[in-house]
Amino acid sequence: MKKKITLIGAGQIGGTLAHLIALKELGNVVLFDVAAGIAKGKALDIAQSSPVNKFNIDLIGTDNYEDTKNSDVIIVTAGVPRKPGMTRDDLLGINLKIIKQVAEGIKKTSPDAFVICITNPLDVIVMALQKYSGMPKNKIVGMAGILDSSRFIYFLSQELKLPVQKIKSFVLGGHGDSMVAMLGSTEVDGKKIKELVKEGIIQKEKLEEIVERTKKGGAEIVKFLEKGSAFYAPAASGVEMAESYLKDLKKQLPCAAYLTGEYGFKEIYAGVPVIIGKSGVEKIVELDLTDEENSNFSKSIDAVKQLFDAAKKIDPKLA
Ligand code: A3D
Repeated sequence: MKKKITLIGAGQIGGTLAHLIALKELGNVVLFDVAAGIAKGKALDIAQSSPVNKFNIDLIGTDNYEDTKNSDVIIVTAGVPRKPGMTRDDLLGINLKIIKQVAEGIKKTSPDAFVICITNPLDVIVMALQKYSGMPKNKIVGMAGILDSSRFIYFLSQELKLPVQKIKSFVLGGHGDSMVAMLGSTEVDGKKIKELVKEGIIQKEKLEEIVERTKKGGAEIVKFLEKGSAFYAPAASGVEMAESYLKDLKKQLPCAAYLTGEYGFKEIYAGVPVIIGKSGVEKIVELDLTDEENSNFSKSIDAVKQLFDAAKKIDPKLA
C-alpha cells in the first residue's frame, strides 16, 4: 500500500514539496491549507502533470483534517514567511498561534505520524509543536540543518570550482544567525578544509565570508524575492528527511532534534546530526567538536533558549 504524506501548508514550500514527492512517487499526497482553494488548485495542477512525468500517486487538496487521517508523514510549513528586513524571530508570535492549531489537528488525526516541521523560527516552533501535540519527541523533528549545510557546500563549491559532490560538511546549532558551520569536519575531496587554508587554496578570510554568507543565506533570497522566502532548497531538504524515514534509509542528517543530554544540553531542540530511519530519530550522533565549535554551539543553543523564553511569555502553557 502507498504511504500517505500530508503537507500542512500549501504555500511556496508546500507546493514544491508536493511536486517533488510526486516526481519521486514517495506516497499519496494530501495538501492541507486553511486556504482550501490553494491546496486544491496545486494538487490538481501537479496531478495533471502525471501523464507527462509518468508518476502514479493520488494528490488531493483540502482544509479538513479528517482527510489527513492516519498519515505516515506530515510536513508542516503552515505559517508566515519573512519579508525583507525581518528576522526569523520576528515571526514568533504569529506562527506560534498557527502551530497550535496545527498541533491540535494532527494529534487527533495522525498521532503515529513522523512529523517534519519547517515553519520558522524553526527550533522554537518545532519545540512548540511537540509540546502542543504531546506527540513522541523522536517522531517530531525540524528541518534546517540540511538546508544550511547545502547552502554552505554550494557556496564552497562555487569558490573552489568543484562539484558539490566532492565536498562534505554540515551546519549545526539553531537555525538563525548563530548557526555553526563545522569547519573541523569540512572535507574537500577527502582533505580537511583547514589544510586547504594552510596551502593557500582558499584564503581564511574567504572561508569566513562563506560562513557568514551561509548564515545570511535565507535573508539573501528574501531580499531578491521581495515577497516570500526560499522554497526550492527548503523543500528538497524536507523531502530528504521524509524519504529516509519512509524507506528506512538510516541516513545521517543534520536536523533539529530533541536533546536529552547530548552535547551537554537537554530539554531543547537544536540542530545536530541524527540517524533517521523507520522509528523516526533513531540516534543523535555526538561528534567531537573543536573548542571553537563547542563554544559557538553553546552560544547558538543560548539563542534558541532565549527565543523559547520569549515564546513562553507569549504562551505560558509552553513552560
Ligand atoms: P507561504 O507560501 O506563505 O505558505 C504558508 C501557507 O501556510 C499559506 O498557504 C497559508 O495559507 C498556510 N497557513 C497559514 N495558517 C495556516 C493554518 N493554521 N493551517 C494550515 N495552513 C496555514 O510560506 P512558505 O511556504 O514560503 O514558508 C512556510 C514557512 O517555512 C515560513 O514560516 C517560513 O519562514 C519557513 N521557512 C523555513 C525554512 C527553514 O529552513 C526552517 C526555510 C524557508 C522557509
